[in-house]
Amino acid sequence: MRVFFISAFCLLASIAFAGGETASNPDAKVYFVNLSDGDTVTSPVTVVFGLSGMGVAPAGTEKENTGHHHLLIDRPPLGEGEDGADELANGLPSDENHMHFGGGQTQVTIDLPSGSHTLQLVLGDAGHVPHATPIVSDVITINVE
Ligand SMILES: [Cu+2]
Repeated sequence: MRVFFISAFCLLASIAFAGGETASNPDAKVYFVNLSDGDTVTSPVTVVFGLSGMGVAPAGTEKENTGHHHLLIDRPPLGEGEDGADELANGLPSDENHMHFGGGQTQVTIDLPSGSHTLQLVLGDAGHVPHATPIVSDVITINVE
């Protein structure tokens, strides 16, 4: 019985963090190539996106095990916050906190005001929706001098 409750809980936890309908390689990883949590940098900041286990394809491309990069800036981790459930199911907004790299870009140079900023990478499918098993990086905090 106890095992049942534990598995039911795990199942609920994983459903809560399910994305859209596009399959992904659950072992794929998206990561920051040139930045680590706690780094101090100067603006403009170049951010290089790493991806293993899947491939980068421009937005609109329906090809198995591909996606395009998104950079989340100064917002709660993907799936959290008031729009968390909606963005997992329906896709990421496009605004100053959500940059899309629909051309298949794998890096960006951005101006950030001095202070502390959080960054997270999220892979999105052809329609900007996180994959069924979302491929996300850790949230890192960088300090801009
Ligand atoms: Cu997108």
